Amino acid sequence: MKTKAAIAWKAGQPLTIEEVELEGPKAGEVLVEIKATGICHTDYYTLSGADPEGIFPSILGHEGAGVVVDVGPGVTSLRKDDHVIPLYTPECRQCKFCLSQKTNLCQAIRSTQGRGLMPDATSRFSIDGQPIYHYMGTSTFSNYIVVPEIALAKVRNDAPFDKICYIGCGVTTGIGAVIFTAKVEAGANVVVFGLGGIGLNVIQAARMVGADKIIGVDLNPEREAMARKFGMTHFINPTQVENVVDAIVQLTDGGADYSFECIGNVNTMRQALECCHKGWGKSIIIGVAAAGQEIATRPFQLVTGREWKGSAFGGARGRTDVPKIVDWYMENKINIDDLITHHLPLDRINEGFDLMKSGESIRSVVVY
Ligand code: NAD
Ligand code: AHE
Ligand code: ZN
Repeated sequence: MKTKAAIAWKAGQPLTIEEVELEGPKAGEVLVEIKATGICHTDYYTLSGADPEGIFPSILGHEGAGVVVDVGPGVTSLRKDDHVIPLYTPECRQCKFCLSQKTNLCQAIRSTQGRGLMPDATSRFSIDGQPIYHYMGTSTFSNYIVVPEIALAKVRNDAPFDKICYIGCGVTTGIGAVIFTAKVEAGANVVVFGLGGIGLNVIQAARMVGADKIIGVDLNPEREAMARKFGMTHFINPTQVENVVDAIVQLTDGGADYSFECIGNVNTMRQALECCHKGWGKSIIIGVAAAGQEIATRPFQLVTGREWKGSAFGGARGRTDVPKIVDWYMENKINIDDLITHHLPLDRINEGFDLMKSGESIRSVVVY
């Protein structure tokens, strides 16, 4: 079949809207009509050329929601008309990683996914016979996609696509990092570096679990009002203080119980670790740093009890946890609507990237 998609032909160049040939689902695969997709900073990161796994030409996008159109042979858990959220972190429930119960990083299809291919090592997308690569196993900047059954969360069918698409990455990443990865407890002091599409979700989850001080750090002063609305109690603009770490240590009587880095900058990653309380403070890295970047600190920071940890997709097991997060949204337990600042049609998708870069948007959502 044919589908309309935004193609990333080359690093650093705007996407172009094209008609693409899409092969139907093979065994264990599902054809999905994407109804809406968010634009996450990670899409920009890969498009910029900084991602060592970035492949071109490809169809980016990993924050979508849609409807099952057709299923391939052997698919048992989904059928036509089911509402779904594609998962860049699948959940096969059979691999060593899933069975360990210690991680959400299912590895069943990770190696082909990282090469822009389906599990049989081929692409379903092409233009004039030239293969176009998949991205993060999802490619939600295409109106129709084919994905493995294990990479789809079935969700309730009364939830609006243009809001729940954000649960496909940003909402789950931020909220999950607090609940599943850090397991923040009531009364804890929390610091969030970067108050964008991810950091604001960390803030709302910190408030949900009853954190005491919730300190936000961002260079963009425009982020303060929205962050306060979501539960931030103190704001630090790094340009307005002499030393960010000292300012946090003072505010928290010795350091944060938990910090979250939601920028992707190795300098703020170091600050996020070093602002943690001696003896127990935990710092969670969410931000994705460019190829070649490395983190550094004095090992003494760890010897004296601070912990450094990372979180992918908020530690969420997609098929199990994503439907629950959709329920939380529908029950008004979490706020998604206010974070979606812009809606755009697919042919204006490049404006969504511009709005992100200029700091004007929190999340832009493309509606097909
Ligand atoms: P975003 O662009 O919406 O937000 C980034 C925020 O950081 C902005 O508010 C910006 O003003 C602020 N910022 C930038 N440089 C700063 C600095 N030096 N000091 C203080 N603030 C600064 O991005 P996002 O969509 O929220 O994504 C944030 C990061 O998380 C990205 O690196 C993205 O790739 C990553 N990410 C990781 C996962 C995961 O599973 N680990 C999932 C989604 C996104
Ligand atoms: N190819 C990138 C990986 C970037 C990365 O860490 N991705 C996160 C999700 S970001 C979503 O916005 C992730 O889930 N990582 C685990 C994995 O297996 O990729 C790079 O930098 O190499
Ligand atoms: Zn993302």
